[in-house]
Amino acid sequence: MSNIPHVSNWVNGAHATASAERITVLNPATEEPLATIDATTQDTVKAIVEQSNQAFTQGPWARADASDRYAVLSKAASLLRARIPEFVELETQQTGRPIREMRAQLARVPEWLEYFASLARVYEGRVTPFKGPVINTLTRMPLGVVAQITPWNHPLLIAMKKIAAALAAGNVVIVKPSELAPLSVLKMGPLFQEAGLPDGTLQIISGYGRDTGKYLCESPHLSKIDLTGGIATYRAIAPVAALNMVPMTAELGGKAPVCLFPSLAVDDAVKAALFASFIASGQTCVTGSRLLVHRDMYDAFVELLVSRVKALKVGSPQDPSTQIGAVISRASVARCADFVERARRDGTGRVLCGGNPTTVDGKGFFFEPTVVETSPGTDLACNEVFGPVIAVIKCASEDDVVRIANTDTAFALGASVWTSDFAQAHRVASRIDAGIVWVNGHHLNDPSSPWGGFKESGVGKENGQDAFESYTKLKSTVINYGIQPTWFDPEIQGARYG
Ligand code: TXE
Repeated sequence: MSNIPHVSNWVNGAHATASAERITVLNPATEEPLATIDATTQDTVKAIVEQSNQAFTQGPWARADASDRYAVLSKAASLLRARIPEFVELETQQTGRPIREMRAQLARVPEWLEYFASLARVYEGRVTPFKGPVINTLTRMPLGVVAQITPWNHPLLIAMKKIAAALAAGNVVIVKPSELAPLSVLKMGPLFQEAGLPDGTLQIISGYGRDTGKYLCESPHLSKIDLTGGIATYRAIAPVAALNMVPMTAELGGKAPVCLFPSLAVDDAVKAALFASFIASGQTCVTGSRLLVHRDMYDAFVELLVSRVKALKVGSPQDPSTQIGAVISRASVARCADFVERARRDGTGRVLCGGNPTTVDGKGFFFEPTVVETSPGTDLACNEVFGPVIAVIKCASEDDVVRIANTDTAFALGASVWTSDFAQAHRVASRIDAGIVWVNGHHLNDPSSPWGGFKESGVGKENGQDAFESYTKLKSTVINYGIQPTWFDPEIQGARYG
């Protein structure tokens, strides 16, 4: 193991001295170690937060002209775009996701930098219709030092969504990537430095969530916490953040319904379901993990779905023809297996295909793409698996689809409605209670399009103007050019108070 590289924290514009304790990052498809990273201690986290606060109050970034922020973020986008193949390789290795998916996903990541660079450059304040000879300007100021806790499923995309918005708004950023897949994010330090970002403006620190992540989020010197992760993590962080008056954006889990109506040809419905359900082996917050199928197409749909799922190619993520890669860890394999086992044991689900752990060349954390027929209210219908185990549910009517979509789970992040009936598309989309509703699509994402859920799927939004504004504080400046402060004069006629 000594011949694998150690990638230490990126702090104040350089890789820091390695920590005494180290964490090994595995390739989940081969179980081979890729690198070690720091397990950052409480004292080190504290020192980094202090240094970051100095960088915010004394460094140039918070005061930089919009045109300078634009220039740095645009340059970072160009540098990243030129190095996409290298990042595709790394992302495939550390996530176990098929290289075909990583090529498609990473090709678009520079757009997040370009979008937020542009927003920084064109964003305008406002002037209110304030009564009297007064000019009231509303301007947006950076918040300060912001913490970003990012996950392993789309390591670079999710980190870049958050980093781009926060830097565009003038903040100093401390990112703690997932200990399971941190390596692409750690490479962002030198890349931003080359783009001209002042040292100390982007700090990247590694460690376990329960230690390093916790120490970071408990700091009273943060101005915002932005988390993508599980509800348990949110519940660990949120009380302390609330006490410290630190606002949070949280992008948590989901149980996205895929609503399939019979106006759609059966093979189109099956293609839709495959796409919604099995990207990233089902490990995304918007995975279409509940197929809500109208009874008029149910039998034909299920027959074709099962034959297509059985034919999906599980294989080495490095092989461009692989369709289903690994899941992130041995624990994820066990979680998938437990869901299937409970459905079998309790008689709440019928496994139509898959259902077992598997390996590629005798190695790796793989789980067969699995479809389980179940009914509303069951464990599998309501709870997030975060793996390639998909529930299919027969629905009696459009009302039934909407009711199950809205009431079966506490999540409300993504949902998709598939129909060729124009009026039905609008009708159902308007009734679904979710942060993102796609009509005849799924997974569609753009830096300009707000992304975030309702209910237990989280609070706040990534992407778009909303995300940019969430990284700012609104300042109201009231400029009086005609009201005299005569309130306490002997002659009080016409004096104005408010
Ligand atoms: O996430 P964790 P896990 C959901 C999904 C999944 C579940 C658990 O439901 O099954 O979360 O996944 C850091 N203080 N999503 O265990 O642990 C951790 O180090 C501060 C949905 O992998 O939440 C990592 O950087 N930080 C999601 C990050 O939180 C803490 C993507 C996410 O890891 C911490 C991932 C603590 N106490 C999981 N504990 C999506 N929306 O895409 C952990 N972390």
